[in-house]
Amino acid sequence: MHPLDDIHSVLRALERGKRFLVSAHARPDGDAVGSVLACGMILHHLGKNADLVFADPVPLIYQGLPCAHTIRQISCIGTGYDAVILLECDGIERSRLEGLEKHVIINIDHHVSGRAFGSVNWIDTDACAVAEMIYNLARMAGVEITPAMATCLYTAVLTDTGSFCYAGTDAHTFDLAADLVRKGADPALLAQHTYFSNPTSKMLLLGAALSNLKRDGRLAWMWVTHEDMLRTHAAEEDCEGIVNYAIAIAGVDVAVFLRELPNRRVRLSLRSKGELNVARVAERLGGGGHAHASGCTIDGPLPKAADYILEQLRGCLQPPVHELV
Ligand SMILES: [Mn+2]
Repeated sequence: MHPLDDIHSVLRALERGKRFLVSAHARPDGDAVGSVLACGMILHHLGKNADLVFADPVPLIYQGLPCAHTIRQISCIGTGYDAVILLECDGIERSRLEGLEKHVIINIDHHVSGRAFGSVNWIDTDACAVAEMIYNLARMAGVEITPAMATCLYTAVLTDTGSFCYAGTDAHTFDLAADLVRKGADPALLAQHTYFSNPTSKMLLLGAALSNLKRDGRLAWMWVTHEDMLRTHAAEEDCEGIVNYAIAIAGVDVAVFLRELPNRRVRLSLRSKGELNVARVAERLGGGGHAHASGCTIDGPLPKAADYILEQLRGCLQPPVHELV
């Protein structure tokens, strides 16, 4: 295990190299896409080469971000990079990219599940988004935040804070957002692109999930089958955020969205608005995330997976008496 490094170690590693690859976790979200794009722009301003890649496509709602077209979707990375900058991953496998093990890794993460798996490891669990760390990196490197960078970073902060709703959103988050707006991000336009530009398939899939909504006390859950995905022509990214409709119920503290995968495994999205840390639950099952939002993949079939996770969550919500005394 490497000791944890800081922003200065990252800056030194950037100074040393010329050619970088920048990526983040598979199924990239707004923070992953926005931060990879901004990181690429910063590297260009520093006179470096940066290849931006993901194992999965850039979700439709983020394809309008500046330079989003320069991101390539690949499964195996080439050679010749001085270092690979990996954002928001707790291990190289989270990127779902092959060939990373041969490279020097600069690991930048803000998750509580963050681990020091890289050659340089900068983990700041106080950052509201990895975008905040990239913003600090630009400032420390003496790179001026351009309107394009501000647009990418603002979108990342907007989405990773749940539109400034999640726990941890504080005056500092708004200071960061205000500075990004001052530097050229357009909040109304970016909200339009992020929240009011969904494909029809996503709404149809949401309908399927809502028709399968169940509630038991402080717990709510919903699911879609692989057949629902096919019938609604939904893409994987259309599942993003559906769980929020279950956690939106009054009195519900924990919500789960289950998606049946073609290989009979089941993808879980967990949300908490109470005391339960769902990152810990997801970590136990091989996933990760934040205290209030996490995910993992477990064995199916779907009804068995549902029984299993509900049993786990009920156990967490109602600790046995001997743990209370
Ligand atoms: Mn993030």
